[in-house]
Amino acid sequence: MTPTITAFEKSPDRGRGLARDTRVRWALEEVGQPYKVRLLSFPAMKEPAHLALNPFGQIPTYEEGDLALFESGGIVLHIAEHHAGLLPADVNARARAITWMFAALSSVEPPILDFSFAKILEGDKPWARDRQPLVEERVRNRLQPLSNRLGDAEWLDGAFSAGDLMMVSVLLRLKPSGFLEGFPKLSAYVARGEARPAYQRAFAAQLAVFNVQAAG
Ligand code: GTB
Repeated sequence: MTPTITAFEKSPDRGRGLARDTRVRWALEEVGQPYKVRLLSFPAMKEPAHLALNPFGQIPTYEEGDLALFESGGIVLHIAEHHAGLLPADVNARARAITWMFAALSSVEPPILDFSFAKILEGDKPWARDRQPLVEERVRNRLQPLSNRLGDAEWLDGAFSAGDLMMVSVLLRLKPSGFLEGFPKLSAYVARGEARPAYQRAFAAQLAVFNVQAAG
């Protein structure tokens, strides 16, 4: 059965691939699973029909037969568990790959989101300038150990996995700020992720949505 995901009708990132449907598209592309997309406006995300799929009224969601999921992490894990290609067969290696997914979402993404919100949503607050060094330090405190662990390896733990897909997706949020440039090993890691044909297809698909909406 072809799954349906939801995405922004008009992404505020103007097609830069930063909205979280991109990581779900990427996972689907990696495993070769075709998918449909239902585009939503901001008001439509808060309507009862969408709230039934995601109580927080956000994208992405994933529907496949009787199954409805929200949270990009849960969706990517579901895809990885039901198709070959994103999780190793060895039980321990599989557990480590899933651990990297959690590390991306619960240890690395929060300070990156805070960094992004500090700029976009709080930049005009009187305390913003004083807080900025703390926000940046918290990001550095995650990026430096991550870079140390990655070292000169291609991926975090052997072959490319859902853990890398999630970590690269999370790090990509820093790209527009230039912050990643201070961590050359992580910049190269993100570039390797972006170079994957499956990522390229996912990126192109979300950009095509933005371009069509922008033209109309
Ligand atoms: N934890 C959830 C998950 O991982 O799925 C978070 C989902 C989420 O934040 N969804 C956002 C959303 O629906 C879109 S991706 N927002 C609408 C709302 O809350 O009303 C977050 C996002 C938005 C915009 C940019 N950007 O412009 O760069 C980047 C990322």
